[in-house]
Amino acid sequence: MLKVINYLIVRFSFIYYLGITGIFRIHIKILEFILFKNHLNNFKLTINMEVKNRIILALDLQTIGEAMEVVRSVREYVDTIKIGYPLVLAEGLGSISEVKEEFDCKIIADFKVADIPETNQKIANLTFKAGADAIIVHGFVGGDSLQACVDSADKYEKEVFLLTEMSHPGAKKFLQPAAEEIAQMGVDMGLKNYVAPSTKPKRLEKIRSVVGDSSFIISPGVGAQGGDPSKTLKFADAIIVGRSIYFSKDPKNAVESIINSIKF
Ligand code: NUP
Repeated sequence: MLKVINYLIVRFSFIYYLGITGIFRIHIKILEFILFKNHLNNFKLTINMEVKNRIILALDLQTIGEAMEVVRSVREYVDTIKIGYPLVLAEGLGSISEVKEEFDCKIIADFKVADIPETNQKIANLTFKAGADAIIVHGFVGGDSLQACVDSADKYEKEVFLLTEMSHPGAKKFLQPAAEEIAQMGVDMGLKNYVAPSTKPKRLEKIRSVVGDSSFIISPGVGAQGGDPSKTLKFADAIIVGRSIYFSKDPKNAVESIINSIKF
């Protein structure tokens, strides 16, 4: 709620900028600084979420040894790694900090959190305490559940990515009809980070139009699921790639090919 109020006031103060004198502008600047520290923090965190070469590696391997080997071979090109249930359930939550500390990279925990607010908050707290820089959260469970993760992220100064629509064919039935509303809920709550599918460029474009150009969209489904890197990057800020890299005989070469294909 506070975020929505912050957002509205920031928007209105921007409109005021256009038509009033310098002194009033300075007053509003000071007001913004005092009142919207949270808003400014979010903005800062969004800027921090820079993704090298616009490629996020989905590290869905099931042994820490294999996972480390793949990250080692691509680390010069990739600085953001998505770790989800396959590695964490096989090797423990500690695998997040193991990868992060060994390779000094950013970790997005893909836990697709979708529970009641109280449980969501526990999950998010544990994930951030384990060293994750961001967590992926489902929106279909509602604003209160999402807010619980946002509160946790604020507490740990980390980030939430809101999952809008998914990349697999089955997402069409239940998630697709709700995806734009989910994205709009994120916007209303002041969120800046979103996940949207590479496999459905029209849907990705639609979600971009809902969340706006200043939001940060990461997009899974590139490669193995059929999504095209450069088409995806027309509407997304970064692509998420798993199997096309870690199942490749030469992961480093696989990343180089993607980088070459997205050079315009
Ligand atoms: O909609 C989604 N689709 C998707 O594939 C949301 C996701 N988080 N993912 C994840 O992205 C999926 O769980 C996997 O970790 C990664 C895609 O991997 P790959 O298809 O490139 O191997």
